[in-house]
Amino acid sequence: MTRILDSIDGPAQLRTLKPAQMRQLAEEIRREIIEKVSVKGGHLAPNLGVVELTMALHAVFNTPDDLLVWDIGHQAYVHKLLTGRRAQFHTIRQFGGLSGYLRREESPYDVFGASHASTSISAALGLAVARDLQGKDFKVVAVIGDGALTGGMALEALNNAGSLKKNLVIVLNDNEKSISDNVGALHHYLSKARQVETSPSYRRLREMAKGSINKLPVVGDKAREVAGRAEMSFKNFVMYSKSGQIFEELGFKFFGPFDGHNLPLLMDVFENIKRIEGPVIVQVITKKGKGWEYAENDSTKWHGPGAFDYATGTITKNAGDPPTYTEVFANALVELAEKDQSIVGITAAMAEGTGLKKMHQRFPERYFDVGIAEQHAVTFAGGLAVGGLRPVAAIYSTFLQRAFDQVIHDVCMQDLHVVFAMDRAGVVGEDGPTQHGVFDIAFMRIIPNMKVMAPKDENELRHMLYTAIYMDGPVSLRYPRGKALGVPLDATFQKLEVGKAELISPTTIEEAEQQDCVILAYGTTVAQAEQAAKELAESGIHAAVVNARWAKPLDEELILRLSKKVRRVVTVEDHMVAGGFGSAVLELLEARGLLHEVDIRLVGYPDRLIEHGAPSILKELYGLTSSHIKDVVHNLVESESKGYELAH
Ligand SMILES: Cc1ncc(C[n+]2csc(CCOP(=O)(O)OP(=O)(O)O)c2C)c(N)n1
Repeated sequence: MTRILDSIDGPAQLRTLKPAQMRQLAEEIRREIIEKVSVKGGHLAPNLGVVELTMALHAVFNTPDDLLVWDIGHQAYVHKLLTGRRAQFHTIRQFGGLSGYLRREESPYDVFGASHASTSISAALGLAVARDLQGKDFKVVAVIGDGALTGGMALEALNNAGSLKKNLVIVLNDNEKSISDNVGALHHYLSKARQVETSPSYRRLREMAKGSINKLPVVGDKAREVAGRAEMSFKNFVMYSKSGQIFEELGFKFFGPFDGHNLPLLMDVFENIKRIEGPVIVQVITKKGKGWEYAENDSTKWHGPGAFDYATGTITKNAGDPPTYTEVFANALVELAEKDQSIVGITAAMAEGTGLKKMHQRFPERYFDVGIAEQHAVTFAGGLAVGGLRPVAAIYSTFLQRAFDQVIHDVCMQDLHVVFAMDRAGVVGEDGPTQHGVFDIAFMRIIPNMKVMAPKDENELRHMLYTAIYMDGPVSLRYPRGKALGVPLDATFQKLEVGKAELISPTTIEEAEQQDCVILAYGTTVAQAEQAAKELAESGIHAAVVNARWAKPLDEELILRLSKKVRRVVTVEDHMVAGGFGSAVLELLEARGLLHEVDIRLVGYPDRLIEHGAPSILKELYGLTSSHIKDVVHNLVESESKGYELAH
């Protein structure tokens, strides 16, 4: 059977469809998304929830002349299917394929790049102001989820938009969920609004849209007066319904809640919204996972699954896989919290992703999900620390970027004891440049008082967490996404010495001094360094391997001693070369006047955005593999070239 979807090359075709065809198309889109996501994984429940909403927006607004700004973009698969990317859709999130989020390079319909939450209202407001200053005429629509609305930026943008009074439509895609259940006072407020009967708001919208006659070019005073009176009386509907009153008071016209799966209703609502002047918020109620019972029943599990079986709804998992770093971290945290009442866990809307869900289950009173609010999370942790607790802020490396100033100003400048557990450090794979955690060593190590470490494996992660919790001042540890190495875990926690690296091979420093080269590996790159050294030995090149453990403070004694003797150093890290661990080593050698005596190569990511794709592909591409490290050492030992180089 030919699909309607196959005839949709852009919104123009969508706009010609009859209601029954639209219904069919919605089903085809759902099927297409489930089928394609089942192969390699991706965002599922958020997309199934916005099929009708996306269709209605593209059908009613004149995209791409009218501008549609999505928040996060994890729910933009439908948007991609409707905007000329149907044929490439099966490549989504794969190396060289479509992005899993929004990218301006990818399509003129992707108005503003996204992936970190809560940006859409700010970006849309900027576009609206630019439009007006240039005397242009088009609509700007932001689509934001109730989860993303918990982010400070979204609230800052509402504050600004409510007073600037620009023509701007904000669609609140309210499914009561962030990844897990949404949290916070605003969420509870919206829950009340959700129970309100829709019809008064709908009547008000229609009447107001009719009243927009005063915006037509030829209009008499009389008509304007009528419209003005109409607008006044429609305010009463809002007072009557109380729905969204808080937003009305902030300067928005608020409409809804509307059923986000009723396509004709949504289209009618947006047709009317188009005619309303000033900033408008439309609350649309959707169900995450809509149309596929597995995802409807557990949208958290199906928010962003890996590959799965369409028919049975089972997510592929290999039996006997080692635990993930996240699991090991979360178990260790709970284990430590059992014995110490002062330990508290903080997550910014990532209870599942960070493993903090375990803290929630075991110690609900010592667990805080603050919403998508990384900045607040950090300063909140600062307050907890001053108050005498031991806060562990578990925030992905990429999302902690949001709270850079809070880490500096609120934590480090006051030397507060906050532990930053940065999950998803290094390349994360298919989620791509916006989500790779490749900047944190750099942004953490430049801040006075901050200590920076990374474990070589999951056993060391446990010891590092313990060490971090029982030291003073701010401290951060980073660990990667996904499966750990499967090493045995020590029964008791050990305190690691601050600023002390581990010499892995050979076992004595005297022997290490006799090697041809020293590989200083940071974090989980130690495994690749060890493998490289093993293979090099077979060809007669001997490399010492050091597990650096600390990027700050560095183990100066060990690094200087080996550098002076061996004079060839390779650093390895799953991070940008600029500002990272290798840079720290360079700074040390330079400070001690040794740079001219030591040949050094830095393995890490170059100064460009690291694209999306399987981590194995990316690591191969950028040389984070044992074979590349081997080549780098080999070339260094063989070559006469002096100085330091980025090893690509
Ligand atoms: C700054 C930031 N923190 C955390 C995340 C991770 N994250 C991705 S989607 C999501 C939930 C978003 O909820 P909502 O906006 O309601 O969209 P829904 O998935 O419910 O459609 C979160 C927390 C993020 N993208 N950005």
